[in-house]
Amino acid sequence: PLEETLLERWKSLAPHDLASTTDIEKSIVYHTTYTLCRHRYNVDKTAMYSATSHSVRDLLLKEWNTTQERLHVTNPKRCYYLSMEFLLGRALDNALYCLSTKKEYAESVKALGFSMEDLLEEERDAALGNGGLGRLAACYVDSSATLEYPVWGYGLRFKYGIFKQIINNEGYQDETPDYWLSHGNPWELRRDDIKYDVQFYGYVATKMNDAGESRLSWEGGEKMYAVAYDMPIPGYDTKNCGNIRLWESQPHNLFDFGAFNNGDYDKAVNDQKRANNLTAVLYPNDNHDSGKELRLKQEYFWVSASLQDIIRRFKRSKRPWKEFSDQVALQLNDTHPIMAIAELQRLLVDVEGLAWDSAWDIVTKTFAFTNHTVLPEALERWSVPLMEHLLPRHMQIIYDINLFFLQKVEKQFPGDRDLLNQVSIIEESQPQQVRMAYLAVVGSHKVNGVAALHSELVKKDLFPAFIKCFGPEKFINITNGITPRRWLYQANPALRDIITETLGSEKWVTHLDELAQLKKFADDKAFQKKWMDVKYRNKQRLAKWISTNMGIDVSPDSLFDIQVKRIHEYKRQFLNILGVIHRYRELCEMNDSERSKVTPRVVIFGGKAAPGYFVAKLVIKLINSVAKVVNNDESIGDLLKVVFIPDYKVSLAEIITPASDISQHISTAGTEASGTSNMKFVLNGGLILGTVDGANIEIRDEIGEENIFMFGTLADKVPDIRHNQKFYGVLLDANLQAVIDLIESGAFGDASIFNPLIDTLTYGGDYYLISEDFDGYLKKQTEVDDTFRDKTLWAKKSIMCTAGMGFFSSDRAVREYADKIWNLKPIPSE
Ligand code: NBX
Repeated sequence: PLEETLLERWKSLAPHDLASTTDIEKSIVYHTTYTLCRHRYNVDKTAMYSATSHSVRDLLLKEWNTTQERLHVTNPKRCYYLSMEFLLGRALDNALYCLSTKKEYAESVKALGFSMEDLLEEERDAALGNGGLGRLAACYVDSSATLEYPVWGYGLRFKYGIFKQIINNEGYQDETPDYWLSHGNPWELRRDDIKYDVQFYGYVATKMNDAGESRLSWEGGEKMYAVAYDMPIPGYDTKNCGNIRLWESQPHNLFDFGAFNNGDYDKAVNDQKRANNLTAVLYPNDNHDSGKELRLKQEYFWVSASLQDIIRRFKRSKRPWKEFSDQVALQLNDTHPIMAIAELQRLLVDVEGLAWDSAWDIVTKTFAFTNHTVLPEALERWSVPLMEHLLPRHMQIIYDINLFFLQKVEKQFPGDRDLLNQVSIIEESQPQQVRMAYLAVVGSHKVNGVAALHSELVKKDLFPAFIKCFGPEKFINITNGITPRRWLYQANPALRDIITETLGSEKWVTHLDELAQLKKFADDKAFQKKWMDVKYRNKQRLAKWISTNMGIDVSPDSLFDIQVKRIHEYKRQFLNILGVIHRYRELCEMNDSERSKVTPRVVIFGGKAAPGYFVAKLVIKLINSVAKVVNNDESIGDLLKVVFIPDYKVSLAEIITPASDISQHISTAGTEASGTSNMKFVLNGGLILGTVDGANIEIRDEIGEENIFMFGTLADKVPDIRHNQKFYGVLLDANLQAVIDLIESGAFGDASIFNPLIDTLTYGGDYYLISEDFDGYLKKQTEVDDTFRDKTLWAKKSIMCTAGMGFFSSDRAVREYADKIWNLKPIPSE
């Protein structure tokens, strides 16, 4: 460290704020010249975006540094959010709002000959995630920073995020790699000094430690480096700045000269290739476990580097190990980081020399686990032989954790062999499997689901036997939330402005409950008009996007009906498109007078299918085949349009979400853990058509059941219906049968390609209950049409939607985590 007098000098020389737009202009020109090395004759939009971002980054880094300094001095308990995915989207607009300097920057950029809107469009999405789980992590770091909680995210720096989706001429999904770093990334900082070894394979040996005790030690195998990259996460209306630390893999032996000299060039480059591959690409499956060795390697690489970093920070405090859990909370975002439990136990016992029981006490007080799904195919299980091969010492540790746990259970419930089988972390299959979710339950002090119904199902269906062992208190609910900054303030400026004007302040942006005051304006005609004008303008904005990018013209006077999310059978986009076909059939049979009474509709779909998910890809194909026929049927005109927006991502969601009249959240009851886009749509004054599932239920409770269109089988009825279908088969709903007949007639092109999709309704039962729910779905859709024609009623409902959404702020959710799980206090920045 520098001497006191030098420190003072450094302080006096610290960069100061950009006080005027001229300062901002200078800073942008500085970065254009020196960071990008561009001449003023050679500045295009991309360069200007980059220079502007670097200038804004300077402001952020100043806050980053003071935040770190503050944390260094106060040394409070910190929380680390371990998430394989952070679906951040774009950073520039968000940072400008958080720093309250958007206006000044827009002016400066204009003075330099560019438009801020254009520059914002230059930014590539940081798409390091699949869907809801990754976006949730992004919302939670936003709220943590805003609420000044000392929280860091830890993840992987994938070179390729989720693939870019292209819809080819035949209407199928094609995938191309998303090389999001091709123009550099001004929002990250590489930390060459923060670098750890990560080990794989090898064997376990017995060694003597300094005290002469024998210890097991993991030896040999292969090593890689993990290098840190930091992404600052600005808080809103605070000088606090959060951080996400992402690891990149690097070869350990930069070059094996030995092998090279022996003429074995392949071997020499091999290590390099392997290391570079490790963090190259995000697995594109959502709610499905791939079971691949490379995936397990990614998971271990990430948790190992993160724990080494966290332990290094803890050790600097010189506190005894027993205080570890007073200083550190670790949140496991789904099953992906669960190896961290075995890894921390290993580090404490093998490396730090703690006794097993003291170490295990620390581990269980430190970890907590969030479950995001009850779908069995999504819960990770790793085969024992693979684990023994890749992580031999961890496999031993997991066996020991299991043994000691089962011994305790045996003591508590003597002779209950069934119970022992039910809670064993090792599944006795061929080969044996490690049930990662069970390891998480045993190794954590709290387990939470992400919406009220889901958290009940977690207890009832996933871990019933564990309730017996641990009691119900270990299992809690924390309903998901979304950040109002990105999802209303940024994405919907027009609505933001009338809310602020009506409520008389911007307090709602950080205290979303304030929105409840809008209720008293719900019947106010003048306010309703303003409100619906905003909706109309947002629909125009989306219509323009669709026209420019897809060449389809849709009328903003139509009802915009939107379903955007990952394509998955349980989310039932299939039900939606079957409903569209039904609507088309009815339209075709109507005369002009009947048609004149129809509510015109634009049905918009968006979402990616996992590249290996055949049935989901077929749903995309069906949607596009139907769109082609319907949109080109001149007799139908504006009464029905179908649009599949390609490459749905965060930045597109920001245009799509504010433009909905209705959005669909129609999963089979009990399958969608929470859903978070439902919250985004309702926050923006969109009504929803949904099943009694996930957070839809709590949304209904908050906004009032008269303001939501709900239908469908209840979760507790689903198992019986499935059971009966197995025995008696499925008798298709009559309207559904007519729809299927139309598809099979070739109305939407070669029908045979859709056979595997249609088979999912009948062969072995209609697992997702599409037929069972079809009639209720159609009836609700009719109700939607009828209600939409009553403009006053619709406006009132729309206002009541937004007004009731206070609870679904991620600020509330993060506070709940901090209070109920992390035992974490904010560290005020001023
Ligand atoms: O997490 C989603 C759930 O499906 C939503 O209901 C929920 O709202 C959201 C946030 O809690 N899960 C999700 O997005 N999962 C994945 O993306 C995923 C990715 C990889 C994987 C398993 C699941 N191996």
